[in-house]
Amino acid sequence: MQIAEIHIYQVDLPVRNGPYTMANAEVWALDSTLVKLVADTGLVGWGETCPVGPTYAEAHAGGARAALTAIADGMLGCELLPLAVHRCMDSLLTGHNYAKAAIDIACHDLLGKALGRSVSDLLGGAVTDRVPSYFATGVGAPDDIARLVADKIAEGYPRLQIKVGGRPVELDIETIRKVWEVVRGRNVRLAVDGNRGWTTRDALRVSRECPDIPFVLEQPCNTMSDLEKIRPQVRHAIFMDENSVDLNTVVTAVGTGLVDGFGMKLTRIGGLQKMSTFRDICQAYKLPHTCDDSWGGDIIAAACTHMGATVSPELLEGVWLAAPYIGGHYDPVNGIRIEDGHIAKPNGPGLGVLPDETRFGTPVASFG
Ligand code: 0XW
Ligand code: MG
Repeated sequence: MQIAEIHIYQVDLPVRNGPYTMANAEVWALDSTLVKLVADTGLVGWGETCPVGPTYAEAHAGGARAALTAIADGMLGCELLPLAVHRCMDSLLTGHNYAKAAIDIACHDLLGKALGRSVSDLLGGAVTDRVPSYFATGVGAPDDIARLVADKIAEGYPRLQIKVGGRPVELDIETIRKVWEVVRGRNVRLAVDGNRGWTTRDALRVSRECPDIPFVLEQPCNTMSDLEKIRPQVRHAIFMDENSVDLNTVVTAVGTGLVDGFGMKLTRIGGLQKMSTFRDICQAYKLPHTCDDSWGGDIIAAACTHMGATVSPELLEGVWLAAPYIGGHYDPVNGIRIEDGHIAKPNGPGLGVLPDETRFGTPVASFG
């Protein structure tokens, strides 16, 4: 079975009650890219990639479409098997994991449909039908964030991530303390995500002033050398998110003991094929991690959920979806939803979601 056609679509996803704020970004709307692969058998598979604005990470919505357009012609005729697809993509373009991820996801969807198996089966097999999610707040006033966290605990979320950075660190410390008053004794895990926004001075101060609060410090500072600098001095576990841009970096971070876990994005690492290698590295080292994407709709949500369902439950920190922050679904019936802080694994072959194509308009580019 080979790739016969590739269609690239652009879809706008407005943020509900926007903007969503992080240390380095204010997000009002998402610019998502969808890929439809058509096989020579006529079967169709869908993929998606959706950077969260241009300043969250080294990924850009227009860049994803440009990269996909650059490789699409050369991909025609490629065998529809994940490794073959990656080899083909790498022979045409170096890097650009987040763009290649859309083709990788579509390949898994299509192969699953061809074999009558779910994507989680292709990834080695699910260990659960329902994965935990987590809620990520924006950067906000201490009392507002504490109230939001209380609401989300009541909704059933087993983990909360609060955003900090991009403002005086004293406000961040006050937020963490107020949130802890709500979280303490509730059996809910807490991550404090700086999204690269703190200086090492700020990160050291927060850890020193909150030694009693068992949060994970997620991507507190900008670079890996910042993390190396604070690592021996902080009292808190460190998770790497934005810096883990490829498997090489992950292996270095794991091998040098730089981190205690990861906030991992399916598209940043290059799609489901690379993410399963990442999952297995983390399993070998007993490192917890999330299975997220930056943002995106039902396609990416289904891919993250299938992946999360294959991770050992004791290592899965949660599957983050953009669904609560955006309106509507590509698949009005089987769209991926969070209920009681958890997500049901989609049924059916492939990703288990069938997008209503009419929502996407005409493709921005078509090949084959
Ligand atoms: C919470 N997320 C998964 C969604 C935000 O857009 C960014 C990300 C993170 O952890 O950095
Ligand atoms: Mg993060």
